[in-house]
Amino acid sequence: MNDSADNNSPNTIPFLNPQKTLHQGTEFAAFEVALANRNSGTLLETLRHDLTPVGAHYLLNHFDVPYVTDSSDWALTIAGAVSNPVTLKLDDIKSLPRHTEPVTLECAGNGRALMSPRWPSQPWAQEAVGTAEWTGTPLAPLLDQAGISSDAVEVVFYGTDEGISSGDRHHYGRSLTVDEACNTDVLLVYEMNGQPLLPQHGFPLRLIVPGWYGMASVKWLNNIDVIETPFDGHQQVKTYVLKDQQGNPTAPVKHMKVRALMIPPGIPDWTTRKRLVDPGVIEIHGRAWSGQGVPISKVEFFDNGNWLEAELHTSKGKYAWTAWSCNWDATPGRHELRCRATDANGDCQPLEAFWDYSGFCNNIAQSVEVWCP
Ligand SMILES: Nc1nc2c(c(=O)[nH]1)N[C@H]1C(S)=C(S)[C@@H](COP(=O)(O)O)O[C@H]1N2
Ligand SMILES: [Mo]
Repeated sequence: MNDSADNNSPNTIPFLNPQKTLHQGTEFAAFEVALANRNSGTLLETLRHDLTPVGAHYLLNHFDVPYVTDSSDWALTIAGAVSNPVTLKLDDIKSLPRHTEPVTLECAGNGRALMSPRWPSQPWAQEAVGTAEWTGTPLAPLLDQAGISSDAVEVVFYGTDEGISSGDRHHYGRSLTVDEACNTDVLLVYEMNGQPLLPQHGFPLRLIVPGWYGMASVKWLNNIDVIETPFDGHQQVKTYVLKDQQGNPTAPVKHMKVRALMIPPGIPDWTTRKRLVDPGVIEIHGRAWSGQGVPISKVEFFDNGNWLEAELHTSKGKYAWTAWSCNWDATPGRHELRCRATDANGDCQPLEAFWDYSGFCNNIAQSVEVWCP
C-alpha cells in the first residue's frame, strides 16, 4: 500500500484498479489460478459425508485471513440506530444459549469457471459448497437487547478483514434488512463441526445466515451497525448483485438456488479428472439442496437419453443438504452423466446455463464425462 496515497481516492493508485477484462474458454489467467489456490473447493468425493470434514469445506476469502490467536481480546459491538449499544466479549457470547445447526453453504459464484467469456474472479467449477454443524447463539435476542430504532432499515455486519476491490478500499461488509436479521435462524457462530472455527473460516466469530448464499455469512465479525438508509458498501451493491448483459444491477443475490451434485463415479485420470468405470451396476451417490430451507422433492440422474428418479435419503436438518443415490448400469462407451434437483417450490435446475454478467447464481445441471471399456 502506498502510504502517500489519499485513501479517499484509491483510483489514483494504478495497481489498485486493474482493468477488468473478461476471460475466454478453458484457459485460465495466472491470477485465476492463484485465486483458486487460495480459495479451495470441497472435494466432490467428500459429498459422501453428511458433514463436510472441516479441512475439506470450501473456502472463499476476498482479502487476507486476519491474525487472531487470543480470542479473549475479541469484542463485538452492536451500535448505530439502537437505544442500548452493546459490546460483547467472546466469553459473553459463549455464555448465551447455545445452538447447533447443520447448514449447507454455497458460494454465489459456484460454476463460474464454466462460463465464457468469464468475469475475472474466483474460477469455481461446481465444488463451492459444503455442509457443517455451526455452533453459536441466535442473533435476534441480542438485537432485541440493543433496541433497534423504529427508523432502522438494515443491519450491517463487518469483518475485520480489509482490502480493495475494483479500487474500493473497505472492510468486508454485508447487510440484511431488519426483518431478515431478526429471523431467529441467523446465528453468531464460534464452532464448526464441534471445534473452534479455523482461522480461514472466521476465527473467533462469524455470522451464519442459513439458506443464503455464503456471502451473507460474514467472517471475523466484530462490528454490527444498525442503519437508517440502505447499505451501499462494495460487497452489497457493486458485487453479489445480479447484473444484465450491460453490467447494470437487476437484483440482489440472496437465497441459494436448487442444485444437485453427484460424486463422480469410478476412478479419475490424474490431470483431466475424466472418469473410468468398469461395466456393470454402479451406485451413484450425491447431495441436493435449495435456499431458504425449502426441501428437495426430487433428484433425477441422466444417462444415454434417459432421466432416472433417484432415491432421496435423510437430511441432518432444515438447512442441510439431502443425500440421494441411484443405481446406474454402466455399459461400454462414452457417457455424459448428469443430475438435476427439483425443490418443493417446483424449481428445477436448467440444462443450459443462464449466465448473469459476473457468473452469480448459476445452477446448471452438473455434467460428468465417463468412459467405460
Ligand atoms: N469477512 C469476510 N466474510 C466472508 C467472506 C470474506 O471474504 N470476508 N467471504 C464470504 C463468501 S463470498 C463466502 S462464499 C463465505 C465462505 O465461507 P467459508 O470460507 O467458511 O466456506 O464467506 C463469506 N464471508
Ligand atoms: Mo461466495
